[in-house]
Amino acid sequence: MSRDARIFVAGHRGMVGAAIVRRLESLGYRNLVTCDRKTVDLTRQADVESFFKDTAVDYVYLAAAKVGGIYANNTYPAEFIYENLMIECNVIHSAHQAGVQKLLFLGSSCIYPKLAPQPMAEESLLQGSLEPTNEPYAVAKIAGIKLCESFNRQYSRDYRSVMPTNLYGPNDNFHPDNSHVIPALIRRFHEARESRAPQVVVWGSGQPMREFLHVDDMAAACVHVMELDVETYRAHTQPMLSHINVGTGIDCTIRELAETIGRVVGYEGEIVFDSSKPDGAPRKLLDVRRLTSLDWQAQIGLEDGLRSTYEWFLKNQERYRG
Ligand code: GFB
Repeated sequence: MSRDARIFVAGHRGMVGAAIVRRLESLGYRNLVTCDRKTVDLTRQADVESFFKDTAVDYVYLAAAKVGGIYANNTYPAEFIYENLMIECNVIHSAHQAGVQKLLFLGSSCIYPKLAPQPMAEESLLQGSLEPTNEPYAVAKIAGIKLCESFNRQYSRDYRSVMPTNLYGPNDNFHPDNSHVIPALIRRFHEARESRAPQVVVWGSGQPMREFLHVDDMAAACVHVMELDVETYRAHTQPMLSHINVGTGIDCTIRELAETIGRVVGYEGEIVFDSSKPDGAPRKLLDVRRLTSLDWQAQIGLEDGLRSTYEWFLKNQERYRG
């Protein structure tokens, strides 16, 4: 891909979009295009159509999404399905209308059935019922994959999809309730250390297993997949099963995660589990053989990634007060 190509990163203020921008800039891409939510609301078709009409774009990274952890997904299902469907429909359709040939759609490992065989291969898609806490979000993300595949089949577009496992890193949302487990626990353990609290409460049983990927690894994988030539991408995927999992291939229990975060933060009190809170899917480990066969592997180990994310949190925690 030419370093002069005009590349639209939708969602550049989010954790993943910001990491994709950093990655592209570090590789010398010099014509990045972004848009501001105040002027272009991606959930509004007219805004998105005008944006694509007025802005020359060669490639699109679709990293804009309404995201959140298990509590947010369970509490605001209407926003999660509606906003994600609107963003995907508007951006993918407008990109097609504007003649954009190549696009990368970012999904999530929650597209797979709750009880999918582990590790979860791309072929598990639509083979069983989804995890109820995030079914609306998952349905929207499945629709995004199918939108891409449908434009490929009918109009010979080259719209690709990547499904990341649970992500974390700088620019994450550290809200105490609405965030994902890593930012929630970094903040909770940090505040407990500061206030010398004797206990930290972790939601659920501590038994669920999760795989975690640093967002800089995710951004690297996105650019890697986007840079593959079309013959290589098609040789490793199928027209109606075109997505590629992105993960580390390694998971741990939430208890182990909490203990690691406690160590990173330097908290020495007790960890207790609140079983009145939902566990969500029992395990979500991705089968990453498609991606490794395309010569890509994660580089950032969990403990290193947690340390640098905690340092980022310490530098930016003013934003998260209150
Ligand atoms: O990160 P999380 O919300 O994502 O929760 P999911 C992962 C696990 O951590 C669950 C437990 O078993 C939670 O019960 N957990 C423990 C906590 N303490 C906490 C806490 O303080 N906050 C949070 N958030 N969890 C999300 C989906 O599911 O995964 C989204 O809801 C998305 O749709 C995302 O796909 C990647 O893995 O359960």
